[in-house]
Amino acid sequence: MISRIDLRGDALPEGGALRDLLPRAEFDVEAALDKVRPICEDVHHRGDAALIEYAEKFDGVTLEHVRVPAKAIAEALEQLDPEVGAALEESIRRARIVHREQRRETHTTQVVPGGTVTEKWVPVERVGLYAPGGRSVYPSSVIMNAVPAQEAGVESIALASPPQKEFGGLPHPTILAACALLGVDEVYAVGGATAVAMFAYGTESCAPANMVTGPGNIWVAAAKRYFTGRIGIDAEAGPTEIAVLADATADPAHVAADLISQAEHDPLAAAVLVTDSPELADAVERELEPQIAATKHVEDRIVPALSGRQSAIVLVDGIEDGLRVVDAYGAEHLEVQTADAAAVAERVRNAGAIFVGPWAPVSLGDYCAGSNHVLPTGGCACHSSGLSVQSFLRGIHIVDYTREALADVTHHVVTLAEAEDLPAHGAALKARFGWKVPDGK
Ligand code: HSO
Ligand code: ZN
Repeated sequence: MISRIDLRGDALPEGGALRDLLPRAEFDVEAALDKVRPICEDVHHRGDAALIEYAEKFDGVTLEHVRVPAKAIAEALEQLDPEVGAALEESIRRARIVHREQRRETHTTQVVPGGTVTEKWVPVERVGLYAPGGRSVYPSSVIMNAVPAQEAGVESIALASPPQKEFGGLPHPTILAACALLGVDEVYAVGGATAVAMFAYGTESCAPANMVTGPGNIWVAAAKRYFTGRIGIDAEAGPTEIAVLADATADPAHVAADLISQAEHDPLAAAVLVTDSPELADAVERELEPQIAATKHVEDRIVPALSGRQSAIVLVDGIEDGLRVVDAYGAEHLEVQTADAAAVAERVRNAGAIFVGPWAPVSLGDYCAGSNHVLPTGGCACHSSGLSVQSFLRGIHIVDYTREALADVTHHVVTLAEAEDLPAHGAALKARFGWKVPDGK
């Protein structure tokens, strides 16, 4: 069911060559862009009328309101299963504990006497969050997007989620209930690329946003790419990934369960086991079949995900080599299930989030660890981090120099300006000192 890549012996190459040997899903955002572009421009020109038409076409729904009435959000909360409500509340509570501590303080640095640079952290003014519908109705993702935005101090937060035929053209009720629990009251029944376009351009019903975050399918990713530069985005989320770095001490039943847990998301989801123990590899493979047989989403997601080219068991000579492999892969989620897991995890450089030892499965992080589950995919963990309070803040430098402090450094500025053939830059300083360069120290 799951393929093997044997990198034992001399088979472990360096850097880029190693990355090329590792499995990865095809996710061609560029190809999707061509389809998404005219839809986005249509929303630009026709506003709500286009949103209503696309809801009819893509969701089979005649929208009464683009914006979800407050009453519908309140009703969704009233009708929420109390156990689901309690679990969502606990997830929110833990996420707030972690994200509150990510807030940044304004900091002033005295560079020289009379010269300071202050870094002031200012939240993005208005953010549009996206919550998918269809196969992925995840109220937990609403939490993971809204909590960091709220803790960052974003004043205006709106959410869009596709209208669902079976719920009378409203977004899924659990999504609405999660919004109610989070205090997000501006919600739109708009899905996919059209939601991103609505937030980017604004329509009669919805004011434009400065930034759009949240997971979504390839159309959402393509729309985010289309608007990059015009608005801020979190990331172009690709299919979810789990890598497990394990040795002979790992429990094969747990490893198999964790691989299956993320394969459950999507036929393109990736599950990669990196191990120096062929016995563990065999035992995990033996575990997969009965565990898969006992769960849901088998033929449509788990089997294609595990047997797809994006998933594999990678055999290495030791944990040292295993670390090189997981660093080259840069997984969205990495579990370390080895002896002395904390010390091994400490040495990982590239991963969206790291789950240490036998008691921290990825599913804990998906819901209730307090960590964020919006994480870089497709190897982007090599240069990017998951969603956090920082994602919604801008650090603005405030430069404040006295006359004396400016005079002291003018000769250096003028020298650099001349070296770059930009004499007017130097003149801007000389103008303040009778068109001369004051004596430096
Ligand atoms: N594992 C997904 C997030 C998720 N899991 C939502 C369950 N619900 C990507 O990090
Ligand atoms: Zn998940």
